[in-house]
Amino acid sequence: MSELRHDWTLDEAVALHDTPLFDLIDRARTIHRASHPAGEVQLCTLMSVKTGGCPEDCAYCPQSAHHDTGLDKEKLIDVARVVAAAKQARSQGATRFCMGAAWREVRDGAEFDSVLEMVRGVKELGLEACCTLGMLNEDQARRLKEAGLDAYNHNLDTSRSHYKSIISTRTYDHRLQTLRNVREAGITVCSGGIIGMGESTADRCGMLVELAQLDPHPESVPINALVRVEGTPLEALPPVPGTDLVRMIATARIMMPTSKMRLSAGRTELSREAQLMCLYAGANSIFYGEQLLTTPNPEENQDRALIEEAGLRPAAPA
Ligand code: SAM
Ligand code: DTB
Ligand code: SF4
Repeated sequence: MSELRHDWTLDEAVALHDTPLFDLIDRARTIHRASHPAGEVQLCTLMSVKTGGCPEDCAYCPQSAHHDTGLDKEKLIDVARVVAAAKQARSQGATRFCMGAAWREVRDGAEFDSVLEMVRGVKELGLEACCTLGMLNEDQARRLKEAGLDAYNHNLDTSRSHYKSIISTRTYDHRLQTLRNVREAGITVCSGGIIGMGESTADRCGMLVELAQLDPHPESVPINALVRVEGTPLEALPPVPGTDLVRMIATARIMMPTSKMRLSAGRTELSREAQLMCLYAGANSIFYGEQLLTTPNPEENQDRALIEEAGLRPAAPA
């Protein structure tokens, strides 16, 4: 068993990240094999239950009301539609279902009550239930836990210093407070970030240091490559090279040995080989289903084929 550390320094993380690629992968793989079943990939399906019109100004996000991305703003969708989609996802082999809302924060009332209903419905199907709804207070976290929620996704997104150039409508400390509320309620934490937003290597590693400081480490860490959506301020940034994702995942794997590392948004622009390299270097979860929240993801049969051809297998329900 690898030692779980919460005191990684930025210098250590950068040195690790910049290790010659094959040495980095070897180290990450050894750690991965010691803590996780070989060859398993968790399949998590996402659904946007409330799309668009978000008051936050996250520069990467197609759902922010501050950017004109041509996305229609929708109301919270019916509980029955969500449960039907979860059932469909289960029939395709997903074991985790994550419901996302374009909210700055959860507000008590009929909409939150419906989300609690969705969580109950997803749990009745025997799936792991995850939500990502923006900021939460302690009481709301407790009510989600009571409804059966397993995990809450709330990303740090980037380093503390780069954060200010990406989002102005909330702070890094707001993010950390919600993560504390989630943890206190006994819900597992899913928190990671995005690369390809004009950040430096030190920013990427700074984010990993912040995540690794959380005690316990987040049970799941999504690593997204920016999906460059037209109409967002980041639309013209260059694509993320596949090897950057491999380095990021390998570094995260070494720093947080027992967490699930999820190779998240951006897979449609990655070759099959780059995706396999990420899985080899420590990723053990993917978003599965032809849509992320509002943007495309590889088709389910392509992902199943990739997993099968590599001799990997979808993780069984927990
Ligand atoms: N509104 C909630 C929040 O911000 O926490 C939940 C939904 S939000 C869309 C969830 C996460 O999706 C963000 O934290 C961000 O990491 C990721 N995301 C959004 N747009 C993205 C993009 N264009 N490329 C990659 N990841 C993105
Ligand atoms: C995460 O880290 N990535 C997912 C999930 N958590 C909620 C979202 C990716 C969204 C990509 C842009 C979109 O589809 O709207
Ligand atoms: Fe809103 Fe979340 Fe998108 Fe930010 S990332 S604009 S909070 S939906």
